[in-house]
Amino acid sequence: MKTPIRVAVTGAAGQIGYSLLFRIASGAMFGPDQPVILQLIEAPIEKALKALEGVVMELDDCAFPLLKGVVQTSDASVGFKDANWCLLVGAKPRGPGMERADLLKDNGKIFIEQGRIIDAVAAADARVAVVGNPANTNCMIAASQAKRLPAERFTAMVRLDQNRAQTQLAKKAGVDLTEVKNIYIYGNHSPTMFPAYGHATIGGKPAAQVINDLAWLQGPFCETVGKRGAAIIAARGASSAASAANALVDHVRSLVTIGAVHSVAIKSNGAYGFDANVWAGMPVRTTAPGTYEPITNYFLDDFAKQKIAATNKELVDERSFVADMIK
Ligand code: NAX
Repeated sequence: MKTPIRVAVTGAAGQIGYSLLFRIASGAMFGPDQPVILQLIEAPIEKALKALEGVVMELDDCAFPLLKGVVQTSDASVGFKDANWCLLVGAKPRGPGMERADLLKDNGKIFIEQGRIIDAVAAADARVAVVGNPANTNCMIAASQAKRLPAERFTAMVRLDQNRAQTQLAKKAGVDLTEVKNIYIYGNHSPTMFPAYGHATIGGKPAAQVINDLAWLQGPFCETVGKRGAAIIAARGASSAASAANALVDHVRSLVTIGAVHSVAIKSNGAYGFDANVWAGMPVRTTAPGTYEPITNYFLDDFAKQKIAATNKELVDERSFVADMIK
């Protein structure tokens, strides 16, 4: 029997948490022979902590053979203690009339604190994946607090956008979605991100050639993927949760699968024209469990460069709103 992995999850009683925890405990994230201990962290709010109690009862009632323990707490230093993976899902939602800058600052406080505590108490091999929005900038903020853990350990999720783009290409081409490969997301997890159809293939041929409709690729395709979150809120009356949890399972699963090539928001070193030190989505290749190398040599045409410049500008602006917090 392998040693259990400790997986800390913030926002554990939220919508995404409710879809996510059962997938982790069933083995979908780390594999069918890897036991896990869940360390569930909620905000110190009575209603949230009560809801978490219910979620833990349901985890018990699933009798998952791989689930070797559950910690429930509102104390981050207990929740992140010795964690091998820290999944930062909880965040403050944007309230009515709230400015983006205020949202960034409010969440900044949460992610500064969590980054500091993770660096102090998590396992030596700890990896961090940020989902709570604005995910890229929250990830940058958390990483800014780390002195022990290197910045590459901090990733933000753009996998939901990749999955959305893959399905849209398959539907347009009228093929099974497994035929669609090499579709990666560049930039921010926001409507400005760029689903780079230029490297995508469908049945082994360039996607642009198979679809043969550049106006659709540059227009409705990018728009549908970029605004999918809003479309789901409009239809469901709540933001995407099951698909976001599924994307986080994919994000981590790909990060522990050697050879996987997938989209992750990571600390930029200037590749593709992103400003150094913003967290930008781009393709990476997993080289060892939890370790990856950015793929920096994909060709981008003028349209792609223009889209990347726009999403980079948004990331730089977000960073400027919180610059005083991360000094
Ligand atoms: P919910 O509001 O349902 O749940 C969030 C939970 O986080 C709540 O239970 C809340 O009490 C908890 N929380 C707040 N502050 C906390 C703290 N300091 N420590 C621990 N827990 C805390 O939101 P949900 O639908 O689950 O979404 C969670 C986050 O994911 C949001 O920020 C959302 O915007 C973001 N998303 C990110 C996506 C991505 O692709 N990166 C897609 C889906 C989602 O929109």
